[in-house]
Amino acid sequence: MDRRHIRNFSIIAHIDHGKSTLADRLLELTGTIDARKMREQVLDNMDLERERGITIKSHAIRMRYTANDGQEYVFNLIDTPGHVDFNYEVSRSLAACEGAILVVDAAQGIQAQTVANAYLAIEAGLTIIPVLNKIDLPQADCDRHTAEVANLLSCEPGDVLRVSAKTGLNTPQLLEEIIRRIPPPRGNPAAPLRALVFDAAHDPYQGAVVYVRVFDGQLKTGDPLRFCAQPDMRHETDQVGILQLGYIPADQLTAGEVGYVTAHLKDIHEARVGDTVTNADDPATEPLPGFRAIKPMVFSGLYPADSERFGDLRTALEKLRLNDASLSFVPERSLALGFGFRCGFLGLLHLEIVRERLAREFNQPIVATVPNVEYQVMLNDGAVRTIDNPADVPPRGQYQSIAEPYVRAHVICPTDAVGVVMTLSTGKRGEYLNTEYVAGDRARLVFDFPLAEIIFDFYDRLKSVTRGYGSLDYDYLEYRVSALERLEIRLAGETVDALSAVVHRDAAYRIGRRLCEVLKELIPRQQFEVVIQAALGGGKPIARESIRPLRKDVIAKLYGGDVTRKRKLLDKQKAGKRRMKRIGRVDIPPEAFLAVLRIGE
Ligand SMILES: Nc1nc2c(ncn2[C@@H]2O[C@H](COP(=O)(O)OP(=O)(O)OP(=O)(O)O)[C@@H](O)[C@H]2O)c(=O)[nH]1
Ligand SMILES: [Mg+2]
Repeated sequence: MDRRHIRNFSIIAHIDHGKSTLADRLLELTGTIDARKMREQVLDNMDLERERGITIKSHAIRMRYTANDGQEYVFNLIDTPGHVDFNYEVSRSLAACEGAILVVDAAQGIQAQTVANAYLAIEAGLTIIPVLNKIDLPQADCDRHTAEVANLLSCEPGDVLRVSAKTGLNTPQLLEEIIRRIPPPRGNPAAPLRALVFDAAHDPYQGAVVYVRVFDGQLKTGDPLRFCAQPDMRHETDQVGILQLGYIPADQLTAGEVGYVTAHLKDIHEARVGDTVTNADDPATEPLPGFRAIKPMVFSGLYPADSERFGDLRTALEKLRLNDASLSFVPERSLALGFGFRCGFLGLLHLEIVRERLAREFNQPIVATVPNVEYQVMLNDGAVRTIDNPADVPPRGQYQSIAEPYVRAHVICPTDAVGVVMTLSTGKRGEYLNTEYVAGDRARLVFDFPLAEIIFDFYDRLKSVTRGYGSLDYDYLEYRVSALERLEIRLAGETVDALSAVVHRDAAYRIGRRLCEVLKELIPRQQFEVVIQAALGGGKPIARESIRPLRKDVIAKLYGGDVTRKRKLLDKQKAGKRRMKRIGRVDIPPEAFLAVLRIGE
């Protein structure tokens, strides 16, 4: 394929602004997908994506399009997710492209991820085609939002295309604009092979399938391969091809093209995303720039409700990791919950999705501990320990300081909501930096936040105080020392490690008290009095509640009768008890381990 007739582009936008729907229209117009196979957001092929109507993973697909001038073109489109947790997918996709279609909802205008993703595309040096979508909606305010977008990108309002991805209005023009505005790929087909790994998937038959964008040279079946990050390993190319809802083998991939390679790699971790593939016999001297490494931000302990099934949970996690390189896990042991795994996630949505996928595949309930961030504790001897489990934070006096991750956050909201957003943000230990105006009536506020304060309910609260008009985007910044301490919960005198939390000293008393109250509601009465205490930094209790004793005598109502009736009732009681985790002498229901999440209610 002549490179002049190739166009590589991503579709980027804030969540729900219509990226996947727009991709549907382009696939339809180019006849890429059979009408019989067409359905809404066809690229969202994971069950969870379809059920929730959101894109979780980027999806690449190739199209052929005959332009109005009669020339045939090849388009490589990558649909990206809009949610902030999966921002990394966007930056990787952009590295494989020369252009980006920036979609903006005509009813909502510019939102936080619109700006964040536009900046990512600008930094990557891409040509941006701004598209105002959903112009069919009665509440669409086209002129106002067109002006906003033009202002954001410093372009003319006339450069902003107005389309409806739902009805298909003006989408044919978009195809022509892609050819006209986005440059063909650069690169040298005669140079040694350099292909950027921008994604990977696991296939049960072929092992790892590596998604690449070829920048220089060419790649065909049988070629000896090498990943630049692992210079000693040599692989043989098994198959190359293009991505089209499935894998379609091709003779070769040349400079400028996007496609896949398989080389009998057992799992996707052998092919690191961001790495450069080169020819083992004729290697390139310099790898491509690659990406910044991604680190999990949120951690949670996952335990099988039935401790016997620890091995099954491991198998399920390993299987999941084959298709999700950002998931990390190490075995851990909790006194309260037994054997399980400490898992690292990109954010709360990622955690939720992993939990749901596990529950489906693993087919049994999982007890999760409250998510937390990773702390850096400076011990008395000056050594720094990275701790991802609050229970491991040493007691007061055994360390000099605790540092926590901070993020820089951008909040976009109507100007009349600036006051309430300020109050909300400072209440979450946000440090206000400045305000910019996006357009006349909307502001973009910049804050530094401790990540731990915004991962739970900040976004929901932001939505409610701004009546749905506020949006949030954030990026990891640095570790900063804060006045943090471990809050531990004691039940009947015993510390429950899985209920430990790391809290700011100013909020410690309030949180400790609330936590005791919530636990009192959640833990069923036992046959003896149970005292719940919260203590700070391993010291004296700061809050106390107690649960009155009760002996539930389930067979009290039975007079005489058959012994099997008694048995039946007692068995039922036993089954109910099995669900519970027994700490010392106290039975705790799985919900209690998430009690911290309810203290805001
Ligand atoms: N009225 C109208 N609705 C649209 C249009 N385009 C998309 N939608 C609707 O907007 C919702 C979100 O569309 P998606 O295509 O899933 O949005 P997305 O940007 O891919 O979302 P994420 O991938 O989760 O970030 C769906 O309910 C679509 O039917 C449009 O042009 N007009
Ligand atoms: Mg989508």
